[in-house]
Amino acid sequence: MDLIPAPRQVTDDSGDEFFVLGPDTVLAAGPGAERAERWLRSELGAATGHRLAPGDGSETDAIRITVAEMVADDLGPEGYRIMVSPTGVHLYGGGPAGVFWGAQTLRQLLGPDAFRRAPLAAREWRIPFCHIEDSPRFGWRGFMLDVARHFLPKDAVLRYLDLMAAHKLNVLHLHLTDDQGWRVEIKRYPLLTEVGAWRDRTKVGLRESPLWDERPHGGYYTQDDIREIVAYAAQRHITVVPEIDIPGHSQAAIAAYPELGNTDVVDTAALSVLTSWGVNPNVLSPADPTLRFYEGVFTELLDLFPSEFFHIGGDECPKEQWRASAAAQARIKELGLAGEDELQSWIIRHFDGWLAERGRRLIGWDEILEGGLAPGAAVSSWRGYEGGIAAARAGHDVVMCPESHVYLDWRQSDRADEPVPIARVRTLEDVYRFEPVPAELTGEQAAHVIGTQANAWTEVMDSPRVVDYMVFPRLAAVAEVAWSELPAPAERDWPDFERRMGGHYARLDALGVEYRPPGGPLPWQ
Ligand code: TNX
Repeated sequence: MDLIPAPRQVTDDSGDEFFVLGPDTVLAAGPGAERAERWLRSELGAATGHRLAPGDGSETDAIRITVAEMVADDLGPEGYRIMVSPTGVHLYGGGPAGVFWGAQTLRQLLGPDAFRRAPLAAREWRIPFCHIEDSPRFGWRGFMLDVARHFLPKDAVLRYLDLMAAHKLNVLHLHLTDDQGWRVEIKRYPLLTEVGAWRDRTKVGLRESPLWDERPHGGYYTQDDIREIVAYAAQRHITVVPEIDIPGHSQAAIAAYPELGNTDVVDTAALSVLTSWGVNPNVLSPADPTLRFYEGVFTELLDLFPSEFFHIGGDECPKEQWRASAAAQARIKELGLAGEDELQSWIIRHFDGWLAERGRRLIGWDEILEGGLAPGAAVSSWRGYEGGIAAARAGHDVVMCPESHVYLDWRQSDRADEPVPIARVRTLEDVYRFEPVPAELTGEQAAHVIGTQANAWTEVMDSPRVVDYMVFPRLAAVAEVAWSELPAPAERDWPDFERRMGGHYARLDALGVEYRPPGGPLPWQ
């Protein structure tokens, strides 16, 4: 069956018996299963050419999808149970999400051509008789897409939501702003996109990289684009978590509105959207008008993004300008703080409180731990496990995403012809052996690890094709780590995963994903 991610339990009682999905097969959906129903009819309808007309569930030639409390009791709201037998297909979910994830499994059971958008020829569509019980290990199964370094057109984002759903991933973390670009329309501050979304030219990656170029670059999502992305995600039981990175990684905003920067130490009016990579000294000022400005930004974004969590970045904020700025030093004094680290922490706490008042929770990169963290805040642990361990011990929720394991910009082999040759080698097997919960946490602390995510930073990914190449197949391994209960890294059955990936590549091919083939790089450039 080659299912990815691996379900908790599969009993394949088929021998050679199958349910056949044909022109008369009906789709009978109960209350709560509407999103799964719509998805199945549109995706399987397109792939098979069959209508999947609505039924009442009394038919034998039927796929019945039902939200059932009993399944929720056993397997939780995202769990599901599939039974394929002579009485047809029964898919029960613990909740609407459960039936949706079960629908993803049903498509995998139909074979790779079920991932196409039109049938290749008339044929029989078979689902083997089986019994599957499944539920996810983590509630946060994420993928971060950096659309700031390189803008990805809206269509590419929607396509990634489809690919995430196919892997049962449920959080899209959109890194919307950085030094090199501001990617979301803010009505009250039009220059953020008029100025901040465009850069003259970019030094892409390393000079020896084939992706080095100096072309102008830019783009942004309108608020209607964002509404569409969020709604499309919700139809797939995916939450979109926006990230507005502050107080570092903010040069694009400062280029648009120079008053946001430390104007007493740099001529911020002379700054433009940054055209190189790395950690950048031009950070936000800690002044009240800057905070009010970002409250304005967040006010518009809260209307667009219904997610509980709101990511404020907080990473890599050099403190030189605050040290040099008389205004920043006066601010530190006025607030009675010990220094610049506490100032950063004070800014984060300010927004934590501001978000909490509006019923949301702050999440930030692990630097937000420095100088003390507001109680409800959660941490994305990226510089290794340490930040996540400290946060979990202090009772904060953690998304474990250490660069050592799940940074999908890191190179996939040490071959000279690897098209994106940056950082250290992280193979598919390395990623498969990633364990999000460190052994040194107690059970209670471990419960604070709410999940994991892969991060696709796009300094060296300048188009959806390159993103595909770097993200796949490694995202399939992250999906299994996030969904399936796997043994400790050394005991993981890598040969079995590799074998199942053999079947999964055929699905990715049918979807048109330009993954890195197991035998070596694509022959680019
Ligand atoms: C570190 S991860 C960063 C990003 C870079 C990435 C490149 C994090 C919070 N900051 O700004 O894109 O490394 O791997």
